[in-house]
Amino acid sequence: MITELIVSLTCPCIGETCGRQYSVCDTFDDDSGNTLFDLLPFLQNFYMFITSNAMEKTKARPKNEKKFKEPRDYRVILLNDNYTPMDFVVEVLRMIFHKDELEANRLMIDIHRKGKGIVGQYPFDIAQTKTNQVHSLARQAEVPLRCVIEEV
Ligand code: TYC
Repeated sequence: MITELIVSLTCPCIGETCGRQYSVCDTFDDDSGNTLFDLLPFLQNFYMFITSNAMEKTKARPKNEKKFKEPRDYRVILLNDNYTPMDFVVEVLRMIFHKDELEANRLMIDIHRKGKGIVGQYPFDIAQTKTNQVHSLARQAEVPLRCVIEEV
């Protein structure tokens, strides 16, 4: 026999237990002989009612929750110089920036003519790693090839 039932719910929106408790004792009178098992369908409905209410009421973001910002992208810009062999630049573009042979040649010539050129756009960590890889290969080959990164 159920005299009182207190339902405490976890809010599906914010994953926190609601401060409020809901009593369903009024709906079932003491002498009905109901067991908890008999109440299950009712409880399911009751739970859906409360959760849909909770969803509506918690649509607004809690005050202390920080807005998620999309990470910015960064361009890697390869700079021309008068000493790095063209073949070396093409190899770098293929190995580090995954350009095919045609695109790598086209880009290299473009940079050779214009002084600089965008060779890729990535999240900061990746842009920085690729820049370091270029500089490290250039150092090993003793050529002055450089690149810089700029925020998009
Ligand atoms: N200008 C170089 C040469 O004539 C080739 C070169 C192209 C170097 C692009 C750097 O980013 C560069 N050998």
